[in-house]
Amino acid sequence: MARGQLEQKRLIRCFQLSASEEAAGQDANRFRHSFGGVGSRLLPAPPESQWEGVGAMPMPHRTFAQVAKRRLVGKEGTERVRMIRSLMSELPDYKNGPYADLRKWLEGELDRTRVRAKVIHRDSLSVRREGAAQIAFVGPPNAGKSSLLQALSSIQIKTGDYAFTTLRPVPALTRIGGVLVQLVEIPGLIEGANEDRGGGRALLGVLRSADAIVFCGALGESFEGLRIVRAEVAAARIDKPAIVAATKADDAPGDALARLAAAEPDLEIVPVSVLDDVSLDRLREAIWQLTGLIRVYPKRDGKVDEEPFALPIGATVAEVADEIHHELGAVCAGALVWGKSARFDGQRVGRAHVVADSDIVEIIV
Ligand SMILES: Nc1nc2c(ncn2[C@@H]2O[C@H](COP(=O)(O)OP(=O)(O)OP(=O)(O)O)[C@@H](O)[C@H]2O)c(=O)[nH]1
Ligand SMILES: [Mg+2]
Repeated sequence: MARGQLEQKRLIRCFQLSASEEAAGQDANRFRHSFGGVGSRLLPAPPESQWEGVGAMPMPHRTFAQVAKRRLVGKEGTERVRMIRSLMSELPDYKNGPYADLRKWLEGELDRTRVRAKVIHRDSLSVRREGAAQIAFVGPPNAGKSSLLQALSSIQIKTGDYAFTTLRPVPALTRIGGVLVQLVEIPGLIEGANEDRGGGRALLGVLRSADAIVFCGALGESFEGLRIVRAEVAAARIDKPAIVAATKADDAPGDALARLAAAEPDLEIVPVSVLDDVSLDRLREAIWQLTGLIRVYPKRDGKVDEEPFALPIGATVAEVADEIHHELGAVCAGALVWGKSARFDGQRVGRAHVVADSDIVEIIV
């Protein structure tokens, strides 16, 4: 068959596609009207010979784009790849112009779908809780989340100068002021996560069970990725205590911090670099504030324990005693207290006395 004929056949197929697409939008309707609705009567295609000399038209490119987008809605993974391939086969094979642009767009979609498919697709993921609190690190790909987790804990985790290095939530335990806190990297949260793009629902599920969130955004880059992640989290109605870790602070233009503060005015911003230990300590302290916990150091037999107990803000002496041991909670008569909640060192207080962060408490029975 001559190339011209072949092409014509393909264009006709496109046109059939347009006509059978129920809600293809105004363009399609206009198109159908101008051809007297003939498209819907074209199925099945008549023999090739009948088309000789007939001025068959491809589906208008705008209609094709609408139809293509609609067909891709809600499809992910192999199903989406198959649909993209089928759409590509229906496109006229022009080298330039709007149809060539559509082909390029579909090729891009193919790549993006494959990258997303690498991110885990499961309905639910869970991270076993450990430590006194669970803090989720979330942000656009390549923001430096894994590098932070690694710098704040002793875990070895793959980092890389490309998106989607981390494919599933990774937990890491860190000690903040002597209390074990669990940090969890939530990877690959992308636009459309609420519609489950990139397995977004399961990832948001992990985020939902965390106690607080550290949003990560690289200072040297556009803040758009961070905005998208925050919008997805808000759309999922996840509202937790949060800060922004402004990552890669060593590699940022001078005005970047001010621009980020303007872009995210509602959250505390903590600039941090994995190369700067002081900034990491500041981030640790900010994370501790997020937990809503206080550290209380028990004193026994004249010696202060190195490991504090973590208790909610507002905890009383009786609750401290109960945390040390239930039986001690029952028989506790009060305590001697050193620290911010005491008027003087070793003040004698009752069971109902409210302790403060970093207090030393010696229970009296
Ligand atoms: N200069 C500088 N580079 C950093 C810093 N933190 C991370 N990077 C680099 O940024 C790149 C991405 O780091 P990752 O920790 O893999 O980022 P991520 O957010 O976990 O990335 P994904 O898991 O792919 O979403 C790597 O090349 C890191 O070396 C930093 O504080 N300073
Ligand atoms: Mg990572």
